[in-house]
Amino acid sequence: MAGKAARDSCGVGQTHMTTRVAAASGHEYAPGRNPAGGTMREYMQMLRAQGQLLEVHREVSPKHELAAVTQAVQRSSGKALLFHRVTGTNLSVLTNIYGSRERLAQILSIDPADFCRQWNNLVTLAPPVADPLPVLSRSAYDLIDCRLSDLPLITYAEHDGAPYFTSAMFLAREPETGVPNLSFHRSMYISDEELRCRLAPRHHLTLYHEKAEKMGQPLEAAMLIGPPPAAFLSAAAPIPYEADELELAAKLQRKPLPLRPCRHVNLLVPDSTEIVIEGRFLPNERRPEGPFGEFMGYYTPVGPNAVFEVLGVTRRADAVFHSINCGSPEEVLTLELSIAANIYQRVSAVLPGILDVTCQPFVLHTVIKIRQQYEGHARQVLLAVLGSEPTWAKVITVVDEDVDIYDMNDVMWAILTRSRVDRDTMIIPDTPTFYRDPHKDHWGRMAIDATAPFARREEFVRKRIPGADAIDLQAYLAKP
Ligand SMILES: Cc1cc2nc3c(=O)[nH]c(=O)nc-3n(C[C@H](O)[C@H](O)[C@H](O)COP(=O)(O)O)c2cc1C
Ligand SMILES: [Mn+2]
Repeated sequence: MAGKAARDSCGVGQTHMTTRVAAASGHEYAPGRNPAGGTMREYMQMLRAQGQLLEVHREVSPKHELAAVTQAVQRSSGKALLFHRVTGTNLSVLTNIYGSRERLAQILSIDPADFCRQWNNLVTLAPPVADPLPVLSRSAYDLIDCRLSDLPLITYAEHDGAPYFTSAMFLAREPETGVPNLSFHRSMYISDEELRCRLAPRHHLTLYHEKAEKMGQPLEAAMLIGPPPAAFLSAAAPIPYEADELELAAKLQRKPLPLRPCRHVNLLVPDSTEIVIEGRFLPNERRPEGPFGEFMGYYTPVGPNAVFEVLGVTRRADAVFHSINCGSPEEVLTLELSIAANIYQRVSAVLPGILDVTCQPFVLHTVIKIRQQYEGHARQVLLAVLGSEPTWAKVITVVDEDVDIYDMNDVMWAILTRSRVDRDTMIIPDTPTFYRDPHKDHWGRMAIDATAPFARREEFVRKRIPGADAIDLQAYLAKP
């Protein structure tokens, strides 16, 4: 613990107030600007117009091939991808649509370089939308009923036990209050009547299910595939148990979100949703689910999970199916968004100078960018992150404002050049992080202060070559 505090003898006064006011002043919710339109289809068309959508016309197999092509695209251009012909189904399959921070920022009309702060301002400070959830008596779209097996049944990783639905978010209502919740839960295809779903501990849907069970009742739910982009992001947002995630979706898109009634359960769903699987979780029933290639890059073994009885499937007549490669940027970014936003919010509430937070290159590493205010500030930030994020912040690195936290090379450069690793690293022993960890593989934490020594900050000013950023190379390389 004898780190920078010991090295830097001359601390200066703390300037909490000025920074706090400055950080809270940008309310960039830009009412009325909504470049993505209201529906996933409109957003897809916008990406197509911008050259951000690749299209595959050749027939692909839903077993491994579709996921393999998706991964190849994610590793090369990162563009969104539309498969027109998938064996065994009439539906086209869209993937990687939410696969970059720039796109998530575009959907929300916020600045990708100032993501956390603006996202938080949007969620907490933006005014609510008037009449946010109008209920339509008739859908604006042609809807048809179909069977579950008419949809693309996609098998992703080599040892997956069955096809899975990976992009579906569940809409359910709190059994007592009726407040709607949105959350993602992967689901294993068993038959046209049965899915088995991973409801991890503490998630709101899990709590609803447990509560309904205590009342001896099934829990009705609707699985939304291809809901409006704002609903997709709202589902990922960490908002309180009591809050209505459909209302948040309207707020995120800055306009009302029309709902229509389901046909088989008593729920209202966003009208533009491409496909809705309606059903109910059976009380006091758990059946084997898995194995499944998970977001950490390994397989989760077979284990007892929730049973969802399918009562009907309704889809738009020309529905586009949304598929997510588990563990790919499309999934991990959505998860990161919610974790980083939580940390940003909680740490800014107790400490000044918090500029941005990300979880890169994976959700178990929190990188936090600060403007140092006083000697020892960075260490307090590390402790605050540990206290504010018990589940995900396994390794934490704090850096100065001149570091690009979205570039892990730059973060590593800060560690290598600004950190006395023997003194600036704190190891917290014997503390759990990630919850599904029977062998305690994720116990213990590491916190790294990679900020410049406060009193000697001037010695750590990065060199730059004047004009380098503005050079037009073509002008120099063109043949005379
Ligand atoms: C694409 C995606 C897939 C996810 N899959 C699962 C899952 O299979 N099981 C689970 O419990 N959580 C899963 N999560 C996490 C939760 O859905 C997510 O944390 C959600 O915000 C929880 O909502 P809640 O706060 O209303 O409980 C997933 C998240 C994303 C973004
Ligand atoms: Mn919730």
